[in-house]
Amino acid sequence: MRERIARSFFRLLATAFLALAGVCLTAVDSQAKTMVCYHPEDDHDGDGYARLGARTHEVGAKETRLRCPGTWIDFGGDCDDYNAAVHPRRSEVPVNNQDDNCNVLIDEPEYVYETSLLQNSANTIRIHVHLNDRLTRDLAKTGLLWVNVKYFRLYKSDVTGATYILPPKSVSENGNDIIVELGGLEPATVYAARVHLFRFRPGTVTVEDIQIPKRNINYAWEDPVGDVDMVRFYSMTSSSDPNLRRRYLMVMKALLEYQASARGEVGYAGSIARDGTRYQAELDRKWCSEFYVWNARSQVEGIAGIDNWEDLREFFSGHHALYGASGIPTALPGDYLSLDSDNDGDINHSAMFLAYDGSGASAKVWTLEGNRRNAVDIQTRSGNWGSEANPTMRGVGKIKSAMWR
Ligand SMILES: [Ca+2]
Ligand SMILES: [Ca+2]
Ligand SMILES: [Ca+2]
Ligand SMILES: [Ca+2]
Repeated sequence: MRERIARSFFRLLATAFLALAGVCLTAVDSQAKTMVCYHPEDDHDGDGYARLGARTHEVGAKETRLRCPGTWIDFGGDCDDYNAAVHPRRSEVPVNNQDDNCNVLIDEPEYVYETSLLQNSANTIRIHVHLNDRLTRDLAKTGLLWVNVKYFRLYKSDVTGATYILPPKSVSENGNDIIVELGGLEPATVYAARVHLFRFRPGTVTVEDIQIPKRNINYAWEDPVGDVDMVRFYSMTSSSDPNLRRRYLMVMKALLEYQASARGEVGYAGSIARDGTRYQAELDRKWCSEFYVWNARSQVEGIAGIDNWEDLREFFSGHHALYGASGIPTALPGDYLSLDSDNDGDINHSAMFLAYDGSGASAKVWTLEGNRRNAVDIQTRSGNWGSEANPTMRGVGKIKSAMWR
């Protein structure tokens, strides 16, 4: 008995200490927690990514540390281990007939998240696509590049009926960039879209409206050009309600970081800021809470400087704004989620809530979060989200009107 008390006391101490250290915890009891590391000799070009088929080694994950021990490599997937400029977390280099980001696609188009995308209105979303091959650029310049867009609302992801064929809203002078605009959308809602490019053949489409449901056209979309990038583009509509607009600004800010992470500018081996240092986290420390705060701080009063989930929970509960699972279905984009992501009984993770998706057989929660494998990522987690018995869900912090700056 005494031993058990002593153990739980030390466990409490350790938890308190780690929380004080400002980290995004994994379990204190980490025996079952492992991470895959790659053999140092299997990163020949030294870009931080081991070659395909590299030797791996599973190590116990440390409570606070982010990376593999010693000289072990954190990531694999390097499709050219003799060229340090080629690896999975970078943008595609245009017109070099090479797969630079190891996604098996050569000179594929890429989405661009940028501050000008704050031009989204309450019912339109702009999608910027950067073209990386000559053919699509030439077609864009001559007005013959059209797009097929499929999109859905995150809160209703099983509704896949929205497929539209349309010409770009605008094309840059050199043909390298196109902007696609989706209209008729719901305000303050997060959307996911996929854009496929095709060669427009005059005569096959009657353009009366810029958005034409696919069933009304013949064959035009069957002439795809450019390698198809199956990555989704995420965006959010704005709102005339000032508080909903603040949520829009928070989500759009975090989406810029999502892009910076995919390009390898932040997070692991970040070319601009390594790990979570851009978000004021220490090098080699878990940084999920810092990421949430960094995106919230210009909108939410008094949240700046918080760097761990315990203080985040305290911040929300101090405003009587921390709820249990029953609060999930009515949470709004930008709200805070406190999670036990490995379901071991201890809270270990912070995330930005994007949507509660009750449309499928199993409810899903969509999040935008920092430090998912030392990257910014968008996640879905299935489960009984409205229930207090959900082992993952440990609290939702809802930003109340009085909390905005
Ligand atoms: Ca390598
Ligand atoms: Ca490489
Ligand atoms: Ca590629
Ligand atoms: Ca390329």
